[in-house]
Amino acid sequence: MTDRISHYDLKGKSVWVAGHKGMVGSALVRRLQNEDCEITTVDRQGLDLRRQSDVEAWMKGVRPDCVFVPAAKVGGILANDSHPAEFLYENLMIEANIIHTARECDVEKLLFLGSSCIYPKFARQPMTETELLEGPLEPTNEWYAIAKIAGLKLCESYRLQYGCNFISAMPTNLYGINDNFDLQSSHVLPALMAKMHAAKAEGASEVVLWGTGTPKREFLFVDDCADALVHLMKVYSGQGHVNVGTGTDLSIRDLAELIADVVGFEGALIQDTGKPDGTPRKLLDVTKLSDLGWTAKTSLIDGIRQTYGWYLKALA
Ligand code: GFB
Repeated sequence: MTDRISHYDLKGKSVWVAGHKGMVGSALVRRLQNEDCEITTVDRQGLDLRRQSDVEAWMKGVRPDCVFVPAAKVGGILANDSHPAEFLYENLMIEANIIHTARECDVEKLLFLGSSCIYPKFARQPMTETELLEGPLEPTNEWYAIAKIAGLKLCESYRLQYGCNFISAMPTNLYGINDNFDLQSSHVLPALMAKMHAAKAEGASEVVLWGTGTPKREFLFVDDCADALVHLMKVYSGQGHVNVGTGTDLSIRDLAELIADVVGFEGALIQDTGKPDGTPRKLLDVTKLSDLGWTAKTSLIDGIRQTYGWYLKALA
């Protein structure tokens, strides 16, 4: 089956957001409230997505028409690097259980979420969808990347063998409301925000950045990501995955300076080069997504301001 435009109407559909408490899942729930559909969710206590028989029993009871799969074990560079087994095992189990059962339950459409770290460490920039499996992965996140590649291949194989309308989206680095601000497990943007906020409150004169500050990253506000995912659910029914990003990036050092401006931290930025840099650059080519009619709306500075506003309320 070749890539193609389709029109899937969410109106009146029972839509399961698997992993609705996470940053992407909760943004999807916010976004889907503007659609005339019935949103279904279940929390971790109600269903452990790693357990196949539980997932089968729950999905066969609920029988959703449509499924979004943001559910995943996620984390920043240090969490990925230090918990390889958990990142590989948990993500393989979650995606295999949901995707396989979706076919058994005749789910009409499913959207699986990967990540831009599925691409090779030294992929050509910006990275088109065809860069997949063209070279070795970045070692700090190869376990997570292997699991996510398996997930998108599951969607492709169920489409090829059974004709399931399962699609995959590959978002770039995300940030925003409901982000994880824990310094050991978070991604760079919330980590630097939390560090700078604490340093300002304590009157500290410096904040430590991990690595050299030279790697470049592309950041997408999570509510924009949710909007893109709903758009793809409605318009895309192709075999290949679709990159979801802004198409622009900046260095970690430049990101740190932007966050410092928003937070009002005026101290020094010190680099801890004992910490890993990760991949030097992972900028997505978003031509396929823009050809499908979607582009990002929130600028990085606006997104950082909104995230900081949310963080301050969450701390209060
Ligand atoms: O966001 P991050 O943890 O993940 O780190 P990746 C991005 C860059 O920011 C790296 C640097 O070069 C880090 O060394 N950095 C600087 C920091 N200061 C900090 C800090 O205080 N905390 C953190 N976390 N980083 C992850 C992958 O890669 O991105 C996942 O491990 C996933 O698999 C995710 O793909 C989106 O962009 O390097």
